[in-house]
Amino acid sequence: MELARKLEGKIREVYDQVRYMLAVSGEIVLSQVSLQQFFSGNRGVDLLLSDISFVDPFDGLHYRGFPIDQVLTKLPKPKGCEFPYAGGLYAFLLTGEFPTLEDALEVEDTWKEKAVIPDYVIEILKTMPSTTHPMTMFSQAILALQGQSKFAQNYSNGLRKEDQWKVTLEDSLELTAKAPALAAAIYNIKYGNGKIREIDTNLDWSANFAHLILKEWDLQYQDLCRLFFLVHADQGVGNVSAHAACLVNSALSDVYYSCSAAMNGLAGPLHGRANQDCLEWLLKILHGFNGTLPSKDELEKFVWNTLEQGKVIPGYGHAVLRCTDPRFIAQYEFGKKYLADDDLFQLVDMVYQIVPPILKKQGKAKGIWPNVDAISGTLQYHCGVKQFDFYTVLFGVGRMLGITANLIWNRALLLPLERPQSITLEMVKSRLHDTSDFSGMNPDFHY
Ligand code: HAX
Repeated sequence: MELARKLEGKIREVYDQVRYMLAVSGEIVLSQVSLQQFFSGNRGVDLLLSDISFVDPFDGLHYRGFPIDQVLTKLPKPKGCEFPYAGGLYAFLLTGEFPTLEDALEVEDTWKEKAVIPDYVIEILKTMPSTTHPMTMFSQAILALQGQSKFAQNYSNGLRKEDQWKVTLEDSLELTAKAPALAAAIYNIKYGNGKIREIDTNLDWSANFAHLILKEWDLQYQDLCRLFFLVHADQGVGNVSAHAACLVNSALSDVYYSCSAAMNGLAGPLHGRANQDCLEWLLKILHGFNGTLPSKDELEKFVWNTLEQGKVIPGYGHAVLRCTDPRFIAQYEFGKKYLADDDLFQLVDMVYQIVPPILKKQGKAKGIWPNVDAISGTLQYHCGVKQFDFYTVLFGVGRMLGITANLIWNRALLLPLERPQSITLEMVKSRLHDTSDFSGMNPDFHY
């Protein structure tokens, strides 16, 4: 495969750079952790390596150094379509070079060959109770495929270290190929008649999801799928899903184990499930006003009410971002173009005007702007995918592109087992005594 050949050259270059840096500057301190950061999930501590993507607090997501609006413009697109092939994005994430149309189609064709899901996986999904959350089904289905892992098979037979990335690439192509079909199978089993369709080889990876849930006639939805999967692919590797995958993979657990773990993290309400919660929250507002838009005052009251109940405003705030998420903007542009008259979209717009000043006034959230989840569900809902507990699965389909790209590179650079040291509270206290007169142990102080 041309992609593997190109990747091999890049890997050699980067591997040598890393070894050289380690040899000459191994003792240089890159990052330090304050007590505040120690108790805040290590926010802002530079701890992880990824060239696939980076999140700038004030400029948002960059894939391979390029802001996503540029990536959307520069990647090859299917004829007559507004958004690019996911296959091109994958080649770009892996190599850092903008792919030609042939490069994009090479990945798309490889995916088509590998898209079929074994019958036993479908049976497992069908056997699960109908109340099972679609993310549980997704994680389970990925795990059920683990027996296919080339990495695991080769490892047992004495896989050479320098070949680890090659079998990780094979596993990654195999799993990502199946991701839209897995999601569609879950959709059809949970909300439809359970019939499983074959992919349409005339359609690309993203559009095939539309085909598999019987929306192949809907060209606008196919394009929305391309946009959706692209903006959800990666977000640095510090986020819970990507970090979970990298951590698990560092034990040389294969791509299937790693991605299943990632989906379990993505399922949390502070992470990917925020897209489900956001849509639910928006619908609650609309239903509360008999299907009509609230006035500005009414909406403000509703937002304050949510906060006073101790709840978060889903889709707002971020651990890193301190600006409107460019992934929100990309989807907002789609909304303005295709669903400007939709009540739900208009509500998203009102919320966008009203929530940031309220969060600012409340003074707790460090990020007050909308993130990717503030709008993604609204676009899906408008296009007829109304089962909002399914939206995080779609997030997961896109996210697997970035996660597996990171896993391939982690194996290529032979990143070791991740194993930070934990210390006891007594040790923390003793270090404070060592460095400061303030003991923090005033028995009369209650927080
Ligand atoms: N609404 C209300 N309060 C919020 C808030 C929001 N949207 N965002 C943050 N806060 C609160 C926090 O709950 C926290 O309160 P406490 O001190 O009482 O615990 C305080 O503000 C400080 O939080 P922070 O430092 O600004 O935010 P964190 O880095 O801890 O968390 C989150 C970032 C994204 C989890 C947070 O902003 C949040 O809960 N947002 C709503 C859920 C959401 O949209 N999640 C999706 C994020 C994007 C993503 O990963 N998608 O997958």
